[in-house]
Amino acid sequence: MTRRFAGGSLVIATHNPGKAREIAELLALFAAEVTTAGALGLDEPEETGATFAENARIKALAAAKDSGLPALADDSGLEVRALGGRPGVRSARLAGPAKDFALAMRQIEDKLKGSLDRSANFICALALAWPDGYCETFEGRVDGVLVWPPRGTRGFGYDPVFVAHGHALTFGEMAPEDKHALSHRACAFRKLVAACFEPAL
Ligand code: ITT
Repeated sequence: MTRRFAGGSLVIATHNPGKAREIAELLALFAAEVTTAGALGLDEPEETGATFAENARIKALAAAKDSGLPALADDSGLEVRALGGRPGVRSARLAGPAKDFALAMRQIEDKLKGSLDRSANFICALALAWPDGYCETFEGRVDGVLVWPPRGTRGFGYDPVFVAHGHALTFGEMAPEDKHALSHRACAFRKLVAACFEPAL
């Protein structure tokens, strides 16, 4: 049977402030005292996995072991159909050490010149791990198209160029609660809470 989170402290095993904010918002209804790997000064493990789920496990297990607390990690990224699913697990690396997502979005736009197919999807794998090495992973996805120029200053990463199917606004233009209604992260989160969390009283 899946292990359930009993409440109390939970480490969000990310150094990405955009993700940390979204995960804290998603966790708001649940009994968790949230801190982040960044705030605890935990090291970032090397993401050597070939899949989102493997990388999420690596990050969650490292944070749980180093902190002695349950830890929740997110590995996510953008898959562009005309680029064979790239940048995928390399989505963060495309922005370089300066984490320049204007540059990353421009690189994708350049690579898509001449292609009529603008289909893309975000994937999010969430991993919940305990210090004894137990770990569960859950995956979510949202499909849409890429648009240029980038629009909106909300969200983070590739949000300004992604429009989910059936919507007109980019994730960068949407209010956080509207992104949470359909995002890959919220989709993975719904599976996680159904399996592992009790709602707050
Ligand atoms: P951590 O490993 O510390 O969590 P990271 O930014 O390095 O942070 P990833 O390796 O999972 O995380 O990279 C995921 C990248 O994919 C992230 O940096 C964003 O650029 C992009 N991404 C993921 N979810 C996104 C979202 O909801 N909106 C926009 N971009 C997103």
